[in-house]
Order: sequence, then structure tokens, then C-alpha cells
Amino acid sequence: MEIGIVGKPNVGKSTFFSAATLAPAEIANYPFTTVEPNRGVAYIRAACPHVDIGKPCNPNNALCENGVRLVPVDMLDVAGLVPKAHEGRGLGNQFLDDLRQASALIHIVDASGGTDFEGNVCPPGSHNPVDDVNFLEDELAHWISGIIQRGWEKVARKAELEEVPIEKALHEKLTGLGFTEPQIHLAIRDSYMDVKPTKWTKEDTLRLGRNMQLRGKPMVIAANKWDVAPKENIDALKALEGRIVVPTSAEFELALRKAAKAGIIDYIPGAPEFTVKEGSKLSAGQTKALDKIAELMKRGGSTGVQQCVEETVRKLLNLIVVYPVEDETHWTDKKGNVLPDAYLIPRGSTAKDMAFKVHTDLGKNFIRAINARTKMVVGHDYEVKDNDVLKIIARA
Ligand SMILES: Nc1nc2c(ncn2[C@@H]2O[C@H](COP(=O)(O)OP(=O)(O)OP(=O)(O)O)[C@@H](O)[C@H]2O)c(=O)[nH]1
Ligand SMILES: [Mg+2]
Repeated sequence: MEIGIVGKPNVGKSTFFSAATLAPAEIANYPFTTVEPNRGVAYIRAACPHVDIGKPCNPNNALCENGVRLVPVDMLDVAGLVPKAHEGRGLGNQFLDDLRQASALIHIVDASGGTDFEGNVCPPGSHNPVDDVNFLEDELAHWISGIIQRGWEKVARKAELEEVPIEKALHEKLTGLGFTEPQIHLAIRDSYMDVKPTKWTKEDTLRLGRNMQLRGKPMVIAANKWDVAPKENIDALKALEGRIVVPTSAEFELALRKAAKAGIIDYIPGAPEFTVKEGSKLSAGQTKALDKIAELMKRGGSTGVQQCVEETVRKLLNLIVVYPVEDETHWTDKKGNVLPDAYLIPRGSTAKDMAFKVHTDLGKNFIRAINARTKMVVGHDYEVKDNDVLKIIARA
């Protein structure tokens, strides 16, 4: 699972990335600070079933703190995108190829309105952040349609001649872009494409590109720089139809995570508050900065960064967390590790889908599963629930 961070230059993409992952990234108040992508691991929180069985867990691919399982998601921070990047402006849009494997995107918007389209600092409030949403979606549509258009005539002619379903031909053409055939099928339907792909015009493929982005690279908007953003800008972004918008202060979240790492404060990412550790010696500047952060958290419930990551996984992608085990009595793997693995799978997945997620062979040879909580046997079509613990039985 990978989430890509996108947006115009200088809006706080790397700050958000660094706050969410604690991976180092260069941050500066000018455009195009980031050229090469930054990669890191963020986490989403889930109630760990180890609490239900009353034994500490031994997580393999995740951490667990005080009964909260932290399930990893990969995160990628890329260079800034400017209007007409598809025509080569700024750094162009070739670098978006790094986002091929991303299942979802977080669009960082400077909600303070203090950066223009190119990412240059401008008087706060002089730029309308709502305009950034439209331009970025348009650039992403151009990116996808540009890839479709490259050598399309040949592909379309061949598909028509050999009567290959067009979603299949497109899927092949876009191999590696991370789109599934069903997503492509739905995007074609949403775009009212001509049944004859040789008749598709540039405008048609642009419409298709937009719908493919909606289906295959859906997006959450982070209304960033919340700490300095006028309320009307946040409200205007929140009022955008059909989009999930989360106000964030990446700068504050990064400060908190760094202070927690340095042992100055106690802070769990996503929590509504933090406490200064006893014996921490704070400078006047630090106290002032922490007071400002506390004030925003009181007003908004948190800095928003962790919420934004979790809304992307939970609400936008509608993923749930499940735990496969080998032993349904002790909730362990073969070696006796308690609840070693946590997997993210789409809500609505079946026990067999989950088996495939763990291992292709386990999916292919699936016989049945056992719900470790109820000890009930469930079949291949059992719909897996969030927080389920399942033993999968397969032919050897
Ligand atoms: N006030 C405030 N400033 C922020 C916030 N997030 C980032 N910044 C500042 O915005 C500037 C740009 O931050 P970066 O993280 O480098 O932005 P970027 O989008 O990665 O920029 P490029 O890599 O150049 O595209 C820096 O001065 C940050 O300190 C925030 O939440 N609030
Ligand atoms: Mg950057």
C-alpha cells in the first residue's frame, strides 16, 4: 500500500511527509526544494486484538503501543507540479511516474493562500486555494491521458481488428500504472467513450484520464498551513463537492513528533493533546511555540496530519485491518508469535480474498477459514470484518 503526496511547489508536501513518517526530507520556503522523491513509512492506528486475548503481541510488519496497532503504509513525496506541467513547465510531469504504484494521493494545498501557482511566496490570502484543487486534478488527468495517447492509434487499431476488449488493451498499455481492469472498465463507462477506440479524440482521452484518476488514484485534500490559514479558506475547501478535505498543520505535527522523539514531550500521533515531560527544560521560544500548537489542537481536535493519513486509508480507500493466524486458540503463527501480521484489505473482501493477500498459494488452495474469536468455521465467501482474526485452512 502506497500513498503519494502531490501538490504545487512550496505548500508543505515534504513537511507533511516528514511529519507523517519521521523520515528526513529537505524543507525550505521556496519552490522546487524537492526534486528526487522521498520515501518513508507512515502508520495508521487500529485497536490491537491482543487486548481481547489478554496477551502481548509480537508484531512482524507493524508496531503496537498501548493496545494500538500501528499498521504501516508506504509514503512517497514528489516534486511540485505547476499549471501546464504536461507541456513541460516547471519540472514537467515525468516525475509523476514515481507515483505509478500509489493506490491513493494526498493533495497538499496551502490553505493560507500565501503561495501563488508557481509556489512563490505571495501576500497571505492573495491566492485562492480552491483554484489549486482544479489545476492539480487537471494536470493529473493530462498525465494519464498523455500516457494513453502515446502510440494509441496502433493499440486502438489492433484492439479493433482483433476484437480485444478495450479495457484489456488499455490495461496492457498502462501496465505498471497500478490501474486494475475493473477500474479501467468503470472509468471508460463514466467517460462515455466511443465503442471504437480509433475514434477517441484528445478531449475524450483527457476525460478518461480524469475518470481514471478518480477511480484508480483517488485523492484526499489536506488543507495545510491551517495554523496561518483564514477560516474562510478552510471553509471554502471543505465546501468542495465530492472531496474529502482535512485541515492540517504539517509544521506543528513535525514539531510535535520531533519534540516527542527528543524526549521533551509525551505525544501520540493523532492525539488531541500532548504533555510536557517532567524535568524538560524549555526555552521561552519553545514554550511559546508549544502553546501555539496546543491552542490549535484545542480548537481543531488535533494537528490533522495523522487524521489525513487515516482518512485516506479508512474512508477514501475503505480498507480494514485483519489478522491472519495459524493457531485459532492462541492467535499465533507456527512459531508461537501472537498476532504477528496485520493486513490492510478492502472492506467487502471475502475470506478467500484475504487468503490471496497473505499468499497466492493460500488463496488458490483455500478450503475454509476459522474465525478465531467465535471459533466458527467460515466459507470462502465470508465477508471479512474490520479487526477480524482468521485462521485460513488450505490444501497442502
Ligand atoms: N505555517 C506553516 N508553514 C508550513 C506548514 N507546512 C509547511 N510549511 C512551510 O512551507 C514551506 C515549504 O515547505 P516544504 O515542505 O518544503 O514544501 P514542499 O511542498 O515540499 O515544497 P517543494 O518541494 O519545493 O515543492 C516551508 O517553509 C515550511 O516550513 C504548515 O503547516 N504551516
Ligand atoms: Mg518538497
